Amino acid sequence: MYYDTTNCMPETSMTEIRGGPLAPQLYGIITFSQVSGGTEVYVEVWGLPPYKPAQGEKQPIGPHGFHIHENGNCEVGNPENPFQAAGGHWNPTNQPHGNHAGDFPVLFSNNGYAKMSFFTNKFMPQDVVGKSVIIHENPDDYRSQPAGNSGKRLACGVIYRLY
Ligand SMILES: [Cu+2]
Repeated sequence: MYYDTTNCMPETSMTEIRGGPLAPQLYGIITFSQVSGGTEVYVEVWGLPPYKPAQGEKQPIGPHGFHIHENGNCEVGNPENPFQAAGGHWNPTNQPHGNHAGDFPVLFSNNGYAKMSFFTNKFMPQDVVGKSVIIHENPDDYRSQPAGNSGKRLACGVIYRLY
């Protein structure tokens, strides 16, 4: 008897995220795993910049805005304002920012290290293959349109299918 196991493997996709010119030491891994009713997102990141409180007009550095962007293109482009090729937020259901399918919780740095896991029912692991993940310099306010005022793009990774 022969069993085809490919259909009962849980879908999994992942990305390795790498820092650009504003955070060259940054590296991270994100895994998207199919679970009952949606996707579990597991994140581990090293080399985030040190937290800096807001000063006058300047936004705080961290906790870091964190989203899926629509283009799977992590070309650095302008080193002063990197990763513009990743485009805007992935927003397949045309929602306001704060409820985009790829709006994630902010990343909190612990001396540069962040680890987080969360559940979403807004996409399955395969739906985000070929998109990118961006880590921003500033916090996401989940309110300003179209991207939560989270500032420059520190790091980028293209999502690929694992299973
Ligand atoms: Cu973003």
